[in-house]
Amino acid sequence: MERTFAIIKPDAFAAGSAGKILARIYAEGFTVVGIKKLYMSKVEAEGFYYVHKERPFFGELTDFMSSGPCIVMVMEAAGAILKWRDLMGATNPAEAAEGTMRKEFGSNIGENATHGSDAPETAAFEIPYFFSGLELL
Ligand code: 3AN
Repeated sequence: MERTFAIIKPDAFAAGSAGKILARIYAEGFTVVGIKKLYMSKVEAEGFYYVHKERPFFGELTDFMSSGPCIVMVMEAAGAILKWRDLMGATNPAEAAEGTMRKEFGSNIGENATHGSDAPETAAFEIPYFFSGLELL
């Protein structure tokens, strides 16, 4: 079993799509180990996305992620990291495959509905950024 970290981003949360996204997550066989709603501050978003701090879209990305509430989750499954990346689809919703979360619920490359860890090292940073061990029992 593997754990990954996921976000239902502010665009999808505001659109009322969180329930549909969660339904797909359960239907695909993930176990939700931790889940909470939070409203990230700009500084918290900058800390989370620090690997992108030199990228031209860093300001836009962290403004968006702190623009409203989101849902953060830890999910477990065999091969959870790739499995969730596949279910999310390509970063740009216009390029995402039919049936993926970003195709269905994303608007553009910035407001793309969901986040998922892209590697075990990323998950190892992202999970404890938002969850304590006691929240993942
Ligand atoms: P992914 O989330 O698919 O791993 P990354 O790691 O390339 O994609 O980018 C992190 C986040 O930054 C994306 N989820 C997206 O919201 C945002 N992003 C990526 N590229 C752009 C861009 N060109 N303009 C605005 N936001 C972007």
